[in-house]
Amino acid sequence: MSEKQILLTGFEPFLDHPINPTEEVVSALNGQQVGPYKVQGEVLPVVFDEAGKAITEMIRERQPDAIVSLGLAAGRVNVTPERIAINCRDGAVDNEGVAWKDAPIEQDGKAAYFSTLPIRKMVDRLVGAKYPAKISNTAGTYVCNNVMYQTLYTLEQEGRSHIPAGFIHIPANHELACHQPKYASWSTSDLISSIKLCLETIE
Ligand code: PCA
Repeated sequence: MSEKQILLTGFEPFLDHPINPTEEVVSALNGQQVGPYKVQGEVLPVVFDEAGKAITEMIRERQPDAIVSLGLAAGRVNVTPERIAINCRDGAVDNEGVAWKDAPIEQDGKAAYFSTLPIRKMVDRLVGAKYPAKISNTAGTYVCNNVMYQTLYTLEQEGRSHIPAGFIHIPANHELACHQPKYASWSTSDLISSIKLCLETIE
């Protein structure tokens, strides 16, 4: 049997953030073996339609065995596995200059999907390793929520809802906080180690 693949996505910079630490985390873990999984790293555009399309195509073409998407939540102080994605687009402009207000992501979609990642285990593992972490009950209504929703929607459409999939928001890293000192920050190496620990909890 061929080896199991985990799709790990990050995002390019967006809004007023000159860098996105998720890119570095993804590139550090790309190609690594974590438990039974080989990591396939990808960076998504911060564009509602394109990011949704890209993740949908990756799921259909590559049939990964698990999916973890990462996003920057500048201002958060913890690594935060997300509990839920909602069928809503709203908020700031994306990198193509498109903004949405109170719009559904999928017209025929259900209101929300719960993460199928072991989010409690992730938080317990992180805190056990002395990394501040907690479950987040909202992924917002911007592109990150859009990607998490689209992932879980597509898996359902494809009859693959059994695979572990979901989203983790991470805080700023020190480099970003040097540009934007109002944000609490982590070292990039701690961000990488903490996401690796999260991946290790996935069976
Ligand atoms: N964070 C944004 C989009 C891209 C990212 O890294 C969000 O939380 O929606």
